[in-house]
Amino acid sequence: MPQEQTLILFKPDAIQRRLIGALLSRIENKGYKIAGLKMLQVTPELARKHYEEHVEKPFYPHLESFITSAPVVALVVEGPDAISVMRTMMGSTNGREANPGTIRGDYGTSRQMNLIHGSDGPEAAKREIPIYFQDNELCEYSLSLAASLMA
Ligand code: DGI
Repeated sequence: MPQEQTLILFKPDAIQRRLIGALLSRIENKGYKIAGLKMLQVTPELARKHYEEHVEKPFYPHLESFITSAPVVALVVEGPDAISVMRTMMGSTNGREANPGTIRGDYGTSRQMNLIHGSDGPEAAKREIPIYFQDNELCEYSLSLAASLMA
């Protein structure tokens, strides 16, 4: 069972809708560890770096204007299979297609304002975490029940 770290963002719509606590609770309730946590304003330059695979797409200007429209909360979430499990918890990109029980399925109806970002694989996580966090902003500590949560 790989111990993984993944980059999670609570997007501007989550902040505007005062859902930070609700979304954070889902991650903590699942049993994952928060290794890093901050609020920041995404700049256009940061948005282009994060979404480099989408910069040439027709929807990119809308995506950039949305992701820079209010602060985001950035987290590094850590635990067994954290990358894929967080993707499952987030649900499909489009909130109208996301299953009930997922974050996007329970809270939204939009494809763009879809509340949360999560790295879509190990390569993406490795690229995205340093975009938002310096090494010394990530905390190493043990959760007392970590072993039984993974059994
Ligand atoms: O990994 P995801 O966030 O689920 O999806 P992604 O990496 O394919 O796309 C990144 C974000 O870009 C996504 O969360 C919402 C937005 N997006 C993706 N496809 C479209 C889109 N926005 C618009 N307006 N139109 C699209 O086709």
